[in-house]
Amino acid sequence: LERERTLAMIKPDGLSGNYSQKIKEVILQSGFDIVQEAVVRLDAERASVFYAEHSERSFFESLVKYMTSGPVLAMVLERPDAISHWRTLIGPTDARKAKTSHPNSIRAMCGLDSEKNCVHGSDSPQSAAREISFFFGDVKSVTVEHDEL
Ligand code: YYY
Ligand code: MG
Repeated sequence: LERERTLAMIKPDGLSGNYSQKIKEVILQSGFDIVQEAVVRLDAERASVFYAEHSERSFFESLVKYMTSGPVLAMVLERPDAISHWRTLIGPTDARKAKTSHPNSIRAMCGLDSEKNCVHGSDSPQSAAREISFFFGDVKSVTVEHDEL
């Protein structure tokens, strides 16, 4: 399997609950390199853009409120098969279900319910690319200025 990158995020309850160290241990023990990381405070507009695919869902307003309730830790993780490997490690969206069906998952460890589920992971190569540039910019878009020539 090729090395690939995914966007992982520790959500506000994960940071305020002091789970980042424990989560980073799981990340490193699972063979990921943490390529970039940043603590970011999202405002409502940025959180809405991040979760734009869910803008018509009934939980959207509450989700945006939650995601802006405190800082998040965004990380670019790299290893072979990173996207699906990280999704498996975090477990199902609903942390209550995670606690029974995936007790060793990260969401079982630090999530609360289907909204406050502690961590995020990209779900496809397309969303990984979009979410990595959302937080860290798109290196491929850097242009060289030639106005001195
Ligand atoms: O990718 P994942 O985070 O596992 O779930 P999504 O179905 O993409 O939903 C994104 C995000 O929306 C979820 O992490 C919490 C929130 N959410 C919610 O608040 N209530 C739901 N019933 C479903 C999702
Ligand atoms: Mg998703």
